[in-house]
Amino acid sequence: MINIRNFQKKIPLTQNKGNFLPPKLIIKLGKFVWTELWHLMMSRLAPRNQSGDYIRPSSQLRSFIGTEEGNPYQPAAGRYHLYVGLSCPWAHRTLIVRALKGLEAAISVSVVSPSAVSGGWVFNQPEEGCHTLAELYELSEPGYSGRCTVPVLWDKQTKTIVNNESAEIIVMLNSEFNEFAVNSTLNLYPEELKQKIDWWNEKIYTSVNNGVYRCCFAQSQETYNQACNE
Ligand SMILES: N[C@@H](CCC(=O)N[C@@H](CS)C(=O)NCC(=O)O)C(=O)O
Repeated sequence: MINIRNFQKKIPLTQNKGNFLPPKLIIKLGKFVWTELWHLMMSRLAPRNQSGDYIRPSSQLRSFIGTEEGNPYQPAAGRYHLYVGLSCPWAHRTLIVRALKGLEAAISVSVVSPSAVSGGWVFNQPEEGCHTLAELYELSEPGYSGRCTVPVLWDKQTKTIVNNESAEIIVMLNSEFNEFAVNSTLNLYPEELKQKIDWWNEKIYTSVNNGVYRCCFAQSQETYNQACNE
């Protein structure tokens, strides 16, 4: 172990000025190390294309709840559960649709918290025997290697994730639970407006919701500027 006092005695800062690296070199070295480390960290954290633009991996669990024969995910009250993070814009829209449709009694919710230690979502108390969202994904999909994102629509009966794509979860909440919804006649995705809604969805997704990520995770100045100005 280094004893700082002995070290300072041997090389007093004030007397051995000539032994130190020139400040310019230290700054250059510091910048180089930090930039390399940052690139390494970002390459692990955020998938990107060749020009450094953040590319969001697509959600992998995409089943649908519905009344068709043979569908293992039939609509029911009390069977499905939403896992959300309150800082997540994708989760917000599932909470908003659940509230607008009056599905609070039919679909339960748990709020997960971000962990600064593990870098993932954790439960405030164990759920389905799991302490983290990653454990829940593993319970549903053994060997799952994708990102463990919220929101998650969970089936308590089969102990599986029905869907982890918010754009699809809200479509299901809008149309498949009317039997149990307080506001069953409210249709947030009417046939005649579908085209317009899809157009706005695409625009808002690319430049606002995902735009925040594209700015934060941009790995070149050009891609940052583009995401920022869109
Ligand atoms: N396409 C997904 C994206 C969800 C998403 O990216 N959620 C973020 C929080 S805002 C997340 O859970 N990230 C954790 C991770 O990527 O490990 C959706 O809309 O449901």
